[in-house]
Amino acid sequence: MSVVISGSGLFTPPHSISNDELVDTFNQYVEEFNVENSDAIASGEVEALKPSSSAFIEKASGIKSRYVMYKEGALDTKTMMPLIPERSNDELSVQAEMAVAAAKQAMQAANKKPEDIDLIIVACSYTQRAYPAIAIEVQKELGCQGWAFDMLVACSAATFGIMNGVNALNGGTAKTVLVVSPEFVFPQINLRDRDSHFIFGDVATAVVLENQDTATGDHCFKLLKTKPMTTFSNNIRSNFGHTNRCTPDTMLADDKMFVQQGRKVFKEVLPMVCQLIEEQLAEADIAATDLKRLFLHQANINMNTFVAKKILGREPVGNEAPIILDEFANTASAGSIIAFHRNHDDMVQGDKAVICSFGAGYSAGCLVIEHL
Ligand code: CO8
Repeated sequence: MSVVISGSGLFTPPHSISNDELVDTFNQYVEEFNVENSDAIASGEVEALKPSSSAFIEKASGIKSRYVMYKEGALDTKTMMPLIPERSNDELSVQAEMAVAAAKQAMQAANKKPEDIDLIIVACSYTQRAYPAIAIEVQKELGCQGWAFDMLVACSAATFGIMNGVNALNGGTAKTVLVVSPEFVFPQINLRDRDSHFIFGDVATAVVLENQDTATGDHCFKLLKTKPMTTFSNNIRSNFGHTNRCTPDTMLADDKMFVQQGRKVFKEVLPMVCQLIEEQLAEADIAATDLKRLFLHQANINMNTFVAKKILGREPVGNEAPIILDEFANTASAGSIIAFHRNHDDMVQGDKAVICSFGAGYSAGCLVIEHL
């Protein structure tokens, strides 16, 4: 049996925040902190905070702005976090709302009705709650039957979710699978941390997977090769979890948000990812010159350029390796799927591409695809 991606969808949150807005708030916070702590700074007890800059952010990462579900509070030095109104148990959760919007688009592109979908996988970096699964809430809201579950693999969640969907189709436990990645990650950034306050934005993506013989979408992509890989690292970590409240002294400490050693990640993940893609292409007997497109994880433009140059053996030209992080920032596992969603309409029968995500874990997921 051949499994195909038969449709994709993208939900873009209602608000956006530019680097300048984020940096202005951060620098105001730094000024206030340094004034409040001037004596301790003068005596050497406390280190003065350094300002951030839009020029650094754009040069080091390629990020110019990000979309967010909630903006209020994020640009206020008193709060420095998006303020998210509580919803009752009878209301749709924020993450399910994001997921449903992306899912509807993907289903429309794949010509699928709710009754066609029999497995929903919500694959992302965080879920808003532990249970009931967001995926089951999405299943109810869409009016689908069958089964649904959540899975977390940080930045590789979407590709790992697709691989789980392929396994379900091949194993006969599903006929049509929806893999949705509602990345509601902006709330997990430490907006007081100069090294990482600019990195993430919110978004949701979705893809429909099914066997080739039932697929009727305009753009169907056969999955030629799929490979997940993981190797443990503390260099990207969040200690947020359900036991935090049992250690009240540290339950709100900085390590409960996103923390990374960006330089180390850069150096350690890139060789891993290049090797994974090269091995997958060799196994599929596809030369890099035969690739129409590289849909890479969107964490850092310099990382993407490095990977694309290594794989292609030259600088990527045109939209061979599309970049979306200038507009969306790092959207965790959704990044490579946004790049795919926005840049596959001009692809034709026989065109081949790679979708590859990488990040915390470390984890990396590589999909080699061909347009039917
Ligand atoms: N403004 C001005 N200067 C700054 C700033 C700033 N905001 N931040 C740092 N600097 C300074 C530093 O202090 C340093 O100064 P000096 O040279 O004097 O020491 C200088 O700039 C250089 O700093 P870095 O070495 O840190 O800068 P880099 O060039 O390495 O760029 C990046 C930093 C952009 C973070 C880069 O290292 C990077 O992108 N690395 C890869 C990171 C990556 O891919 N991570 C993947 C994470 S995504 C993931 O796995 C998902 C997790 C789950 C989702 C979580 C959601 C919240």
